[in-house]
Amino acid sequence: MIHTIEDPLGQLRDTDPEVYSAILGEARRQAGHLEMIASENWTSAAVRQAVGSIMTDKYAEGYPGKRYYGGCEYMDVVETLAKERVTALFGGEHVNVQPHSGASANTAVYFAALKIGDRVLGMDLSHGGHLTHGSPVNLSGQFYSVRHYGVDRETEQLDMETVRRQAREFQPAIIVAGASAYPRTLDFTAFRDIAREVGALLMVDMAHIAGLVAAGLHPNPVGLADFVTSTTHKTLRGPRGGFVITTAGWGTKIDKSVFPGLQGGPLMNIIAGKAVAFGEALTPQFRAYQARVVANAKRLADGLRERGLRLVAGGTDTHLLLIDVKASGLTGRAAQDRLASIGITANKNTIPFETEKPTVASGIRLGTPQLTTRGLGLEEMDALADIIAGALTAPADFDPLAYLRRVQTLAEAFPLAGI
Ligand code: DSN
Repeated sequence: MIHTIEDPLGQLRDTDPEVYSAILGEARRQAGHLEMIASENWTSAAVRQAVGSIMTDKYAEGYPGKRYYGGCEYMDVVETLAKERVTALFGGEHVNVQPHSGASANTAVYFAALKIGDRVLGMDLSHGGHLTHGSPVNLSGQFYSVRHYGVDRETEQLDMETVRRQAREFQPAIIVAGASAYPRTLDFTAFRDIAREVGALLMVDMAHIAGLVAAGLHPNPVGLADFVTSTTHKTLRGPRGGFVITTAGWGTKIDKSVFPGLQGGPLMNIIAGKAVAFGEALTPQFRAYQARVVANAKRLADGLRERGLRLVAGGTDTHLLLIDVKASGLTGRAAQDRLASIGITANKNTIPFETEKPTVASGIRLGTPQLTTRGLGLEEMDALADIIAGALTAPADFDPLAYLRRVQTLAEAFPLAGI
C-alpha cells in the first residue's frame, strides 16, 4: 500500500512506463512484505532525494580541493560534509567516502596495504565472515595467501585464544575482523592485541554493525584497527555504498588506492546521500532507533527459542540472528521459500560447520533493522516469533494462507510511505 498524494515519479511514468512499473512493483513488494534481510534497511525520503538529484551528473575525480575537473565546488561541499560527519560519528584520523561498496572499500585496503601473495587471516565465510575476507571465489582469496579462523564448535562463538594461536602459526600480514552473519559482539581489543603481537595490520569490516557502533551499542573499532571499512546501507540506513576510516599515516595511500587505484569518478549523488544519512545518524532519534533494533532482535530471538527453534550461538547481541533450520528438518532454501510464501523476505545462510552447499544451506538469517525503521516493536516481535516458528515447524503440506494473513495485517499496520 503506497500512500502518496502526488506521484513523485510522474515524469518517469510518462517517459518510461516499463522502468516506472518495475519501481512501483518494488515499492508495493516492500510495502506488502516484511523485509527481514539483515543487511537491508529503508532510507529516509531525504536520503533518496539526494541520491536522485542532479549530483549524479557531475564528474569529480580527485578529492575536495584537488579535483581533475572544473565546477566541483558543490561536490566539495557534500564530500567534505560526508567526511566530517563520519568523523563525528566514529572518530578516526582520515576518512574516504568514495568507495562504491563495502567490497570496494575492503579491496582498497588490500591494494594499499598488501603485495600479491601476502598472508591474510580472516573469518570463514560459513562461520559468518564475508566473501571479501579471503573467499577463494573472490579476488581477496585469489591474490593473497589466506587462512581462515572460525567459531568454536561448542559455543558457536569466536574464541580469541584460538584466533591468537592461528595468528601466531600463520604470521599474517593483515588480520581481518568483521562478519556478515555473526550475531555476537566482536572483541576488537583482543583482535588489536593479537595483531600487535604477531606484527600484523588489523582491518575491521564493520559493515553490518556500523549503525550500532555509531549509537554506542557495539564497541567501536576506530582507534584500535589500522583500517575500518563499512557499507553505508545496512544498520547505518544510508544509500548503497562504502567508506574507509584509517590513521593519518595510511590516509594518502588509501586515497590513492580508492582513486585512481580502483575507481574513477566518485558517485557524487550517492556521496550526497551518504552525507544526509550520516547527518541523520548523529541525531538522538537514530541512537534510540538502534536501541530498538537490538531490543527487537533479542526479543525475536527469545521468542523463536521459546518456540523450539535452535539459534546459532545461542542468540544475539546485535541486529541479526541465525536459525539452524536443519535442526527443524528443513534446508535453508526450503525455509526461505516457506517464509516467502507467508510474505516474509529473508535469506538462507550457511551456518558454522555447514554440510550443505551455499545455495541450499542449513540456516536462515533474520534481521530487524528494516522492520524497526518501519515502526515494529516488541509486541510485533512476539507475533512474528509465533508466525515464523509456526511456519518453520509446520508439516510439509502446511497451508501458508493463515500465516500470510497475519503477516499482511502487520504490514498494513506499519505502512511504508514513499518510493
Ligand atoms: N551481502 C551482504 C549481506 O547480506 O550481509 C554482505 O555484503
